[in-house]
This record gives sequence, C-alpha cells and structure tokens, in this order.
Amino acid sequence: MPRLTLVLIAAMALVLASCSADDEAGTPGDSVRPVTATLSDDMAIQLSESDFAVGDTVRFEVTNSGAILHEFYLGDVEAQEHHAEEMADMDGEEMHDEEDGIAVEPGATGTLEYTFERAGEILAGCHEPGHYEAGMVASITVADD
Ligand SMILES: [Cu+2]
Repeated sequence: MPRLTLVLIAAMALVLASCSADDEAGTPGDSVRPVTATLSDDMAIQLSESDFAVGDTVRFEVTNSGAILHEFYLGDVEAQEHHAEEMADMDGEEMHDEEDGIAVEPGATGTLEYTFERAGEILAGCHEPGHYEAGMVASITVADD
C-alpha cells in the first residue's frame, strides 16, 4: 500500500476517534444538550425534545430523512414570516447557513447550536417553497428559568 494512503487512513482513524469521543453524553463541563431533529418529506419536523428553559444551549442534530431539501429555522412567528419573505426574495435559491437556521440536503445531517434567550413559544420551520404552509413546523416551549 502506498505510504500516502496509510497516512490518510491514520488521519481518518484519528478524526473518527475524536468524533465518537464528542458523542459521549454527559462529558464533564459539557452544558450543551444534544437534541435530535428529523425533517421528512411528509412535511414533518420531529424533535426528540421540545421543552427548554431560558439560557439553555442546545445542539440540534438535524437529519433530513427525505429525498428533497429541507430547512430547520428557529424563531417566533414573526421571525418565521420574515424568513419566509427572505426566502421568497431569493427565488428558490438555497438559504445560507446562519445563526438561526440551516438547510439540510437529503440524507445529510447538519448541526445548529442555539441558546434560548426568551421565554415563550418559538417555532422550528422549513421554508422551502410551500413546506411551512403545508405544516412543516414544530413548536418549542421555552420556560422562564
Ligand atoms: Cu421542508
């Protein structure tokens, strides 16, 4: 086997090892809660947890289980509507990853770290054309801590 290939394999093994170490829940000092979100072509967003408190920092691990592009965008109703307008202005162009949301390709998983700063209800919505209107939205409750 050529030497370069061996080096690459060794490098990949290191990457894999560090990834699996990150996945261990309850690492001391790790206050970021992992939450799973699944986006599917039946216009559903499923969250493993939807009750949080102000100040919670959550790492959303967002998987697109469908065959078409979906988004995971966090914000209150007003923010959702604003984002919908932005998406309409972009004329179908893919949204850029930002603080409040990510676009996830079919079969892919993306991560979004988010800190809940205000109590109340917020939404996770997909704004690919027609999806939000079809009910591709999940609600999240943020309690006053
Ligand atoms: Cu969608």
